[in-house]
Amino acid sequence: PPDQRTPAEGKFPANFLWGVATSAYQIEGATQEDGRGPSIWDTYSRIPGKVLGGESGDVACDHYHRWASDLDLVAGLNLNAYRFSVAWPRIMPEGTGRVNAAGLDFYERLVDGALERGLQPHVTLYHWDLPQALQDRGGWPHPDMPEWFTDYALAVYGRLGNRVASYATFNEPWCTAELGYHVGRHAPGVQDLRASLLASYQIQLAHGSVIRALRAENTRAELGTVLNLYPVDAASGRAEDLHAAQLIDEKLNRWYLDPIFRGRFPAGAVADYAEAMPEIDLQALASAQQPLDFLGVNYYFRQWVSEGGASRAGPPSPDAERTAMGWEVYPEGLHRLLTDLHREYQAPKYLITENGAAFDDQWNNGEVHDEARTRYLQGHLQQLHRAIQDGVPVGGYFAWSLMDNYEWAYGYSKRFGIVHVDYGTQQRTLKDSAKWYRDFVRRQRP
Ligand code: GBH
Repeated sequence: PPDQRTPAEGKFPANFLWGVATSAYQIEGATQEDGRGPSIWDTYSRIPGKVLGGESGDVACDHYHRWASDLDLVAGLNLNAYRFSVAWPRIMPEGTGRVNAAGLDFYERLVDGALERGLQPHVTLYHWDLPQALQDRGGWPHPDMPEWFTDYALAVYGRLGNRVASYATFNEPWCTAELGYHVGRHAPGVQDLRASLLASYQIQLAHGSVIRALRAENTRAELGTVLNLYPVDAASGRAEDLHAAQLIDEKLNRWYLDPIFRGRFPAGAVADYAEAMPEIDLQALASAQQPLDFLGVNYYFRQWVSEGGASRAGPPSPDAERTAMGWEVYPEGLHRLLTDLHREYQAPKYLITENGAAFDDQWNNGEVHDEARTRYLQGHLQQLHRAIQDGVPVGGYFAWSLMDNYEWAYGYSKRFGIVHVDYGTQQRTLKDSAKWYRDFVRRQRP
């Protein structure tokens, strides 16, 4: 049964990281400036019918020009950490080879600007904006991707180095492989299961390669990766549904967890994929298993599964509150996910690298009374606190997202920000949820 208690606010550990997260393509804009090369999202967003309203990240939140005042906003929320991603096409416009110094300059300003404001910079190296030049050579299924990605990561590390608190190799590789190369609802829009399996394999090798390369630099920054993970529930106790749920858990969660923690893909999913499996050396996956300092967890909702497949709108919780994405609000899932994860994989540390929700915010005389989002954050933080009390070593929480931004295939129609963005004027306004988060964090940090 759902947890109905509203206990006194728990105290989180000292040194806990309180942050917000963003990603490059979703907020930066300035896609043609300072030598940035095109990314697969510049291309994909222009294909008619792919993105709602045909919208692109050309301007987005104009963060490329407004980064300093945006960092002021983050600091003004009493936070001590900021998670963002580096755009590969700014660093290497052709994907490989020539490094564009102006691109590195931008992220150096951002990192130093964060540090000056008491914010730990947490960098994600790949949040979906692959240089188009590399897609033209085959994209993630290409066998040279691990090497190209490592060259890029070393270029970033060479400039930002140990000023960055943590480097995550990938954001949600499931989305890249599955949405990008199988169902085709994300860039590059390929629809080929074999290509997507190959992509997920090369991503694993690329992850292992970057972790090894950064370790060889004796970095003091913490190293990890970020996965989108879900508690999985069968829609009924029928054997068929239970079996389907088990398979979805392997394809969605364990396909990405097992390589990095155990050096292999889960057997049940491998067997189920048998016919589509590309000819790959599964032994080589051992190199994906590198000691990590943290696992980044993005948590949004659970999966309800019945024989026909996964659905987030499954019948078992018809009365559940839903977000504007149609996602079930399920705060207990965060506690469940973390305790299950830790039992199975024992990462040395977890960071909640994303958690948040889109709602149909009502703009009202310069205010946004987003009670639903405030309740969402409060409920999840309560469950996070429980998980920590139950022994899961969680080091930080990053709300998704700092501000409304480009929600991929949904364009600007879905607002996940705790800060409202008026896309006409680029004005930022704290929603009630941002004020609540700010005050909550203040109570946590004496
Ligand atoms: C995260 O993805 C991302 O890291 C972040 O960039 C994003 O803004 C945020 O969550 C909110 O979505 O209906 O087929 O078009 C979470 C996983 C990826 C789930 C995209 C929903 C839509 C797929 N999400 N997805 S589709």
